[in-house]
Amino acid sequence: MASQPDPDLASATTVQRNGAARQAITPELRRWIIEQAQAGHAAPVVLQSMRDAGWDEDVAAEAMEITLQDHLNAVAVQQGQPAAVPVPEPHLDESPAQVDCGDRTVNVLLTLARPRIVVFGGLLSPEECDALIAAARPRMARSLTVATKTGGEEVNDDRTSDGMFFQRGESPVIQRVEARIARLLNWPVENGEGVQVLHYRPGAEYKPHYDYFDPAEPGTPTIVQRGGQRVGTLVMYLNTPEKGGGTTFPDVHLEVAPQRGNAVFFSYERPHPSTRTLHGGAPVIAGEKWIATKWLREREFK
Ligand code: PD2
Ligand code: ZN
Repeated sequence: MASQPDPDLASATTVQRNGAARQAITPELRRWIIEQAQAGHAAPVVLQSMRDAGWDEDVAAEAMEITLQDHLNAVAVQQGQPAAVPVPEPHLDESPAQVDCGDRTVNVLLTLARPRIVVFGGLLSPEECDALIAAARPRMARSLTVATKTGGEEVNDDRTSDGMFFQRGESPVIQRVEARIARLLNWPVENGEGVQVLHYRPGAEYKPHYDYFDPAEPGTPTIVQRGGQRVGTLVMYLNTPEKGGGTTFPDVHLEVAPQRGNAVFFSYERPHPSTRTLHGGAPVIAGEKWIATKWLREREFK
């Protein structure tokens, strides 16, 4: 049984900008929450103790989340990991079935907290998928990946697809899709790289990798001068392969089925395997696979 926080802790109030009184997350409360977690008390038990001591349910839940997140970050940094940074995140409080993205309503099909993965349905219309393939097709070349050893680009045997990059905002359909993504993920259009289109033929795959740039590689400082680290990825499926071609997350044994118009989003708050965002494109077994990927940076990508 979790001990109750000192009732006095619940009496501290601050006034928010909107004028509402709000209970403050004092250093004493933070310490108490961390002690409870370290003693092995489950979150619902700790929350109930706080409520019994007079804490508002929402404030208690927020205090727990912020405190434990800060604590885990501090521990990770002590262990030598890079510090966590803000990441794109859709508004999914209260588990909405759909998200209003301005010009289109997008379905929420699956969410995972850690690693942060969200699968969306109907992000793109069939017409938008076809338009992106048609615009990309004449510009395809064997895919290059960013070479973190040098900061340049190179052909990579782990990625046997063909690809191309659109310029950000280069056409009306690209502009529309980029504005929709910005609204969906609450991340500025300016922080996005240009959309990349990949085409996989039967047998082609993208072996498991991380999308962030490895801080240990000599080319990474040059790469991140432009917009900072990658902090999120949105893979949009432009067609439905007959067999194979799923997006896999080996650390959590998850495979997302590629379905035209759907998309998988994942974010990584630090460039480190602890994010468990290792992912790959499974070999296409029958048919072909077309995707459009939007990578999101920390800052404006000029
Ligand atoms: O094609 C995919 O499913 C896939 C897998 C892994 C795409 C990417 N990574 C990517 O575009 O980064
Ligand atoms: Zn990737």
